[in-house]
This record gives sequence, structure tokens and C-alpha cells, in this order.
Amino acid sequence: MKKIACITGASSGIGRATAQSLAKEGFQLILCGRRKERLEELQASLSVYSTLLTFDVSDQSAVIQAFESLPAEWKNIDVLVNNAGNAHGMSAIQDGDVADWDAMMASNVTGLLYVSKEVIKGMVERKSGHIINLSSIAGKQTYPNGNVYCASKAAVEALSAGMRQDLNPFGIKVSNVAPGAVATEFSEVRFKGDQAKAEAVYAGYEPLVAEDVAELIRYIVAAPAHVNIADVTILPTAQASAFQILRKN
Ligand code: 8X3
Repeated sequence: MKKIACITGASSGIGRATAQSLAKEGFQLILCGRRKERLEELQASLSVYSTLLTFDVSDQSAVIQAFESLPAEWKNIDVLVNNAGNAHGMSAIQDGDVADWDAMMASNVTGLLYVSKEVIKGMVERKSGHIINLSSIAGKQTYPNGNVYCASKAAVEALSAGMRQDLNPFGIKVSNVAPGAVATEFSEVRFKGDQAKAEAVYAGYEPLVAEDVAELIRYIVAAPAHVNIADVTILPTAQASAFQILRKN
């Protein structure tokens, strides 16, 4: 029988790579994102059947409308990958920009909840499903100037644990994936287009690439029915913690 996976933030980075990895696993894909053209370009590159939902996770009515618009054949979502999210700015708490704080909490926490609410309904009814939440090493260790981003990812950690508890009676798996440094658009967005700052994050060592995390997600999804890979931290070999990266220059 066909298996359906829904991926948020599929237009770039880990989300896009996860679409490619789950396509190899034979999933039909619901690709969610804000940038329709990028989703269409991804769709055209995939060998599996897919459909697009264009919405912003932080807009609850848009989230509801998007999932309601799914034709019946797409409604039974087996796997939800809550990947959408970003960092905006990096500064001491006393210098933080409230708009950045709001944007991070809205996408990383509230948006994850809005999407989950729409998808969990069907999973509970069918008593099956798998939710994979993208957290971060930043959810496990707070670093200087990370404050609100770290808090948003700590919230994801708590939500993964809470979802696992509440959805346990329904046989629904919940997995938490916490990557360290991954070379994506992440730092460019965090530093608002400042290329030099973004490149410095990944300088002097080999960071993870989106495909490394996507392959981990594929492994988590492909585990036997009785196995839930509950919580995984994935780091570049050069990274020992949020605070320690071995750089060669
Ligand atoms: C991204 C990893 O270490 O830049 O979530 O916070 S880090």
C-alpha cells in the first residue's frame, strides 16, 4: 500500500533533502513550504508521486485550509516531518529584536503545533503514524547569544517528549532529531544575508550537509514497526558540543 509522508519546509535545506531521501524509500510526498516555485522545482525532480501545499506554518488559518484542501487520497498521512523553522538574528538577550523573537517562536514552536494538530487528528483515528520533529543541539545546550532560538528548540524537545507520551496509547511514534552544524541557508537567514558571517560558521571543518540529516530521517522512518528511534543528536565529527568545534585554521 502507498505510504504518505508530509514534510514542512521542503523548499530548501534539510526539508528538501528529506523529500529526496523519503522518495528513495518509496513514499508519496506532500511537500509543504512558502515558496511555490521552489516546491515545484523539487516536485519535478522527484521520481515519486507528490503534491504541494503552499502556506506559512505560523498562519493557523492557512495551515487549516491547506490540510482541508487535500484530496481524500492524500489525507492518510503516515509520516509527518516537522522541519520548518529558522533562526533570526543572534544577539545578547538585552539587545534582542522582538520581531526576531516572534518570528522564531512562531515558526519553530507555534507553527510546528499548528501543523501537528491538523495531522495528528487522522493519526489518532487510524491509530498509526510517525512524527519526526527537527530540534537542534541548540535545544539541548543553550549558547551565548542563542537565547530565544535555543529556547524555541528546547520547546521542540519538550514537545517531542510530550507528544510521545500523549500519543503512546494510539501506537504513534514520535522521534526527535537534533542536528549540530549543517551547512544550509540556516546561517544566511540567521545573519540576514551577511555571507561572511554565515560562511564563518562553517569555516575550518567539515560541517554536516542536509543529506546527512535526511539519510538519518530515512533510517528512522524505515525502522521496524516495533522500533522507535526516539531521540538522536547528529553532529559533524569536528563538533563535540554546541560550544566546541575543532577548526583547522
Ligand atoms: C542549528 C545548530 O548550533 O547553529 O540549529 O544552533 S546551531
